[in-house]
Amino acid sequence: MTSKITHTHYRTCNLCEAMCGIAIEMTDERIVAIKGDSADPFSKGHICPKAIALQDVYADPDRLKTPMRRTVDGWQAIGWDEAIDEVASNLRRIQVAHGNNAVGIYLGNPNVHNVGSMLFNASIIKALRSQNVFSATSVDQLPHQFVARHMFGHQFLLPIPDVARTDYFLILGANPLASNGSLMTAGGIERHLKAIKQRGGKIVLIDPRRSETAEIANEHVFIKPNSDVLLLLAMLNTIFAEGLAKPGRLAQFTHGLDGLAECVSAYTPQAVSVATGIGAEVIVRLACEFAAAPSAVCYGRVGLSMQRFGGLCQWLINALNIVTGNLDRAGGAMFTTPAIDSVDAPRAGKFGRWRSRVRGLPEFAGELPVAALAEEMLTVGEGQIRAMLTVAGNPVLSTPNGRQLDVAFAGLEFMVAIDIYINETTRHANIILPPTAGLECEHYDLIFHILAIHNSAKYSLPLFVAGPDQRHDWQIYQALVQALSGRKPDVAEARAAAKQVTPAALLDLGLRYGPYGAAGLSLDKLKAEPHGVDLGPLQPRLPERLFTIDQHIELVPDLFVQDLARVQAVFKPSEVFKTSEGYDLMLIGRRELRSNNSWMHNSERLMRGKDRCTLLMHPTDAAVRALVAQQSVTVASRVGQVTLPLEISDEVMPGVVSMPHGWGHDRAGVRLRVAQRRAGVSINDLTDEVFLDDLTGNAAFSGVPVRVTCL
Ligand SMILES: Nc1nc2c(c(=O)[nH]1)N[C@H]1C(S)=C(S)[C@@H](COP(=O)(O)OP(=O)(O)OC[C@H]3O[C@@H](n4cnc5c(=O)[nH]c(N)nc54)[C@H](O)[C@@H]3O)O[C@H]1N2
Ligand SMILES: Nc1nc2c(c(=O)[nH]1)N[C@H]1C(S)=C(S)[C@@H](COP(=O)(O)OP(=O)(O)OC[C@H]3O[C@@H](n4cnc5c(=O)[nH]c(N)nc54)[C@H](O)[C@@H]3O)O[C@H]1N2
Ligand code: SF4
Ligand SMILES: [Mo]
Repeated sequence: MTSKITHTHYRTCNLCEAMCGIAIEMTDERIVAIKGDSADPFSKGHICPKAIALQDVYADPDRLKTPMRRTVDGWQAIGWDEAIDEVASNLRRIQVAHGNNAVGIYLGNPNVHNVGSMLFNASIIKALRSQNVFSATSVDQLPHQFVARHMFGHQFLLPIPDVARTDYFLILGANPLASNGSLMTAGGIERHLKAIKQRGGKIVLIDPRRSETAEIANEHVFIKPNSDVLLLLAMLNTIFAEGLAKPGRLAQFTHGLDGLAECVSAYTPQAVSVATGIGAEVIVRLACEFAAAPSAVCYGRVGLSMQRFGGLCQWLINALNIVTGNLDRAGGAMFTTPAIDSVDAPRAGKFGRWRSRVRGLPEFAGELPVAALAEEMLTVGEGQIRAMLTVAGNPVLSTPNGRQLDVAFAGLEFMVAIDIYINETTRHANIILPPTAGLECEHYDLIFHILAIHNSAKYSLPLFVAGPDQRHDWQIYQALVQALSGRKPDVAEARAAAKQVTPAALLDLGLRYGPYGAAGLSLDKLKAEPHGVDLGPLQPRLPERLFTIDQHIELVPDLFVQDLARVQAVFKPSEVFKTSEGYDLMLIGRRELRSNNSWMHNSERLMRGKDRCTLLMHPTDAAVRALVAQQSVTVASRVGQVTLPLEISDEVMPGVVSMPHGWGHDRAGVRLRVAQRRAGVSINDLTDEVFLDDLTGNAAFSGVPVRVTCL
């Protein structure tokens, strides 16, 4: 018997960056179906299996709804006032005794997908006044932001591939068919990729693994992990050597075109061929094709930013787009015109104002590299982190050397987590403050509209009303900030403030003062358009959009030229990037459609099917080690080892092994009952906290030296 649909709720799925419009069919208060919203002008009906799991998170019996205190007898539910007071008094006590930096903060990825968090989490960081702020940025897109800051003057001025119009799409280290696109919000990327081919364009993918995206590309080229910097240098070398540099109108506002030619002059395709594993003739051909295409765009994502030369890679990608005249033009890499524009001067992104205490790693935009988090907790001395606040993050599974972090968290004097689950990280907390889940929240993508391939705007109302005992993330921050101030507010004053300063009020202001405000865009207008509004294709925005002092692009910032010395230091033709002694394979990561970093494995339906946490190895590497498919193998690195099933496939290139991240739910005390049944193992028990991009501080997950043996 099918239930009668009483109404349909339209919203944007907030699980990944794709911003898919979804239609949730309801029977009274019950979800009957979650479908793609074909009337959404941006995503046009695209959806992936994770959207269905939004209801699994909502209905998950393991999801926390009230604050929890860890006691010797287990977790105890407590009231909000008591919880907030206990958190604020412990954090303050520790700061008074040991200084502000004694409290550290880690902000995880879902913060960026939560409008209340985006609008209010600065307030809690400000209230704590600690320099020990960390986030998932430094295990992800830090190189992109760092490079944008230095070339275009603002960390959020990220050029977005204009996939809807390009003739040539060169992708390095991204797998949009599994990830649904990143720093390229596209709601249905497959449709756009197919259209490139249909209109006679070409897609080329550079990846050590023949991924799902390779299957629909016109050409896939294997590359040795960590060597993309050399490929990009050699492509630029070819472009200058063949006289193909044609920056066009960009030359009028770009400094350093000659300097760039000089920087790349030593890196001929022949010189980098062995190190990259790519034939010189292939490199020359790719460079010539790219330069000759009517429009072309080069794009590199986590496979490139999670490298020892992540910063240089992202710099050279921009450089390739610029010297071929493909920045800021249709079919190239373009800047968006978001309806709420957070690309403003205060957020441009300062650099190096302070350094981490133990390793001296530089701050960027108010944050330190998360690879330094454990040592800041474990190294005794003045300024040591003694208490942590984690918000929407799971660093034990998502940042390098997770076992060391486990030890560090366990040794803290006090820890508080704002999270909906007791997971590998939050199990260490003394108090967990659980916010509402996605379907209970209103939604507006403050960040992903800035990163989208098409300008649009959409606001979603909550589907379910939060219970009287529940709090949104932003309300938890407000309560904490108030409690940390030590001042008891006048009740009437507090009520009046809470009514005015809401996410909705701030969004309305942002829309009215944004680029479409004069044309009448406001929150009420968006509320009347539940599928969202189409604001048109990306437009050329330079030079006006630049935040550099003289509104010029800095094509060759000094810092990057200096960092090339690091490439030279390891660049010895024929032996570059050899793996370390005793470790003869290079480990890379992978994403699968049905996972979402570490936190969606508690959904029964996303967990169905065959084991996904496996090690992929090339047949020749398996044969040499006498390994057979499906057997358990042990992977060891400098920092640890894990055991998991082997899959043998020529999808990965010889010398490279691949496993997904976000698994390893068998740690004691975790309460994710579905995830625990097929726990998998964590790749970050193998990744190394000393393995970094020295320029930006981003963790280098690609090409971790490992060895593989049978049990
Ligand atoms: N080796 C390796 N490691 C990686 C990667 C890789 O490719 N390889 N990828 C990296 C990348 S790109 C990223 S972004 C990071 C992610 O790293 P993290 O952000 O640290 O981890 P997540 O798995 O996203 O954890 C999200 C947490 O937020 C909680 N949560 C979900 N929604 C909400 C909400 O609305 N409010 C609150 N308060 N909590 C919520 C979940 O319960 C979960 O605990 O992992 C990184 N780690
Ligand atoms: N289903 C799903 N979707 C997601 C997520 C998820 O966990 N699951 N996470 C979301 C998040 S937080 C992010 S940041 C995005 C990331 O989105 P993507 O950047 O598209 O991430 P991946 O799918 O990990 O693709 C990285 C690719 O880089 C390759 N690679 C590894 N090392 C190297 C190298 O040295 N050189 C080159 N050229 N390639 C290399 C890998 O084989 C892999 O195919 O995805 C988002 N979407
Ligand atoms: S692709 Fe991303 S935004 Fe779209 S339905 Fe899947 S998880 Fe949601
Ligand atoms: Mo990410």
